[in-house]
Amino acid sequence: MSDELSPIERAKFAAARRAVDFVQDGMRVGLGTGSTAAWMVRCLGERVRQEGLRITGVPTSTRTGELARQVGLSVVTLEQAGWLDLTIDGADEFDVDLTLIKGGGGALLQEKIVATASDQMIVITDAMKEVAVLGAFPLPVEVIGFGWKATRTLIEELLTTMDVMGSDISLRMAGDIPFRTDEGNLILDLALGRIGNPRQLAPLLNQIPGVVENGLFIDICDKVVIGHADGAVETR
Ligand code: ABF
Repeated sequence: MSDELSPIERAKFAAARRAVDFVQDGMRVGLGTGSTAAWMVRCLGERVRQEGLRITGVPTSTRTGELARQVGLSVVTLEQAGWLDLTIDGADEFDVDLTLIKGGGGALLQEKIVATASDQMIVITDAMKEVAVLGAFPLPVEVIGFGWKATRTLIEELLTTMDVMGSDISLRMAGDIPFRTDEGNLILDLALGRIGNPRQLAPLLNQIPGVVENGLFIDICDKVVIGHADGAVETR
């Protein structure tokens, strides 16, 4: 399978395939969103078919739920599952502390809820996502539609007081209309360049009325599985 893939897809596949080995029979598993998580869902479906594992999956987005059903996984809502044993999801950036930027796929709210409702979270990624300082990837912030321009202004004011450089804030679009999350909210992408103190920024963002959640995942990720184009995998 992995021979026909591009180097980056081989890396993602390798990480996803390794992460699925951590899934044990009977587990309730949070299923992440994005292309790396899609490989995980496919690999998990294969394990279930080959080994008869009894797995219950809770998807973090509509599209992950559709894929999970396609590969034969038993899919329930987080309400039905109550709590999860393990969540496996992708990321846009990760640093040495396993602090993440997530949300490039537009599902950060469900991803963060599912990841924090899990005993363990494993991030699957490729080596290109490792950074010394977070922020090169625009930080997604989920906001409600009501008054979103005022919310954007309040975020700009916060960033100015924090002297965060490069605070260009753009509304995420889907073609020529604003991108809507599964919950019908909007995503603002903050091109900050670098985030020197994510632990300070994250709670301040969420205190702004209209902000639902942000894409900084702090003290949530327990393990990162890093795939490489040659198929090698590193777990930290
Ligand atoms: C999802 O995975 C998102 O939070 C994140 O943006 C994305 C990474 O996507 P990919 O695996 O396609 O690089 O969890």
